[in-house]
Amino acid sequence: MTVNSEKDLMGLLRIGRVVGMTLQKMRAALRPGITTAELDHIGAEYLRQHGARSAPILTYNFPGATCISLNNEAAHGIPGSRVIQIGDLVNIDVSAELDGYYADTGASFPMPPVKPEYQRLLDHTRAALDVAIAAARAGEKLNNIGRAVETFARKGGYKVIQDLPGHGVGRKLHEPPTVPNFYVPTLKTRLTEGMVITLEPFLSMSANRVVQQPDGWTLKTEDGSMAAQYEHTVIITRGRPLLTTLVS
Ligand code: M2C
Ligand code: CO
Ligand code: CO
Repeated sequence: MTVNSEKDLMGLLRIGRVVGMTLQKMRAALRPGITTAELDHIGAEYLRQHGARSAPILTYNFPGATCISLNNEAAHGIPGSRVIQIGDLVNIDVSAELDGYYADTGASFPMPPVKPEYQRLLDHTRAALDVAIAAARAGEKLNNIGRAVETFARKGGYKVIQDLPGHGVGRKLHEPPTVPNFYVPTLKTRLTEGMVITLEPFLSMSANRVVQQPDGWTLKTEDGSMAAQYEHTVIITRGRPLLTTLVS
């Protein structure tokens, strides 16, 4: 969507804050021994208490309020009886709706101690989100984002998972445009003021693609290598974008 009124802006900021806070609450509860279902329950409760509805449930009937993906799972991990272990990389992705507005955020967390090479993947992917944010400016081409992320990933020795792009968001969870994390020369779309999109680089140690698992949801890297993702919902401006899901 594109922001057209003060009401749109307020609605987006409100759900952005709820979704950002939900991620923080889940992060605070993250410890070895907790199951992914228990973690999801904490997120589900926070959303419910703030009048928000899980976007994965609302949109896709996903079997969890949030997506929790471990290690070589890049996205769409189903919360369940799995126990978080020391050394795990835990990706939590929270998206929700309130009053007809949507926001989407995610982050990958280490369960220390983790192998230094995995910590480096997390750090580089977090930095890739900053690179995407810096490239997201009204008047510029949308493919500047993908070009910048891909170049940065390559410099670190990592691969962009090409199957998993950012997207428009706001009135639905997934709206046009698609926001690739790699350079698509034919993509001529320009970013415009008020456009609401997610920036969400998915990087891996060595895989460009994911494979859907027999559960119908979980997306694992094709070669089993570790993956990471960081995501914010942003509103495009003539300067730095406004991050609706950033909480401080
Ligand atoms: O939009 C995502 O960030 C998720 C979707 C959850 S719906 C089960 N919030 C996403 C994940 C993977 C690829 C693209 N987008
Ligand atoms: Co998301
Ligand atoms: Co998203």
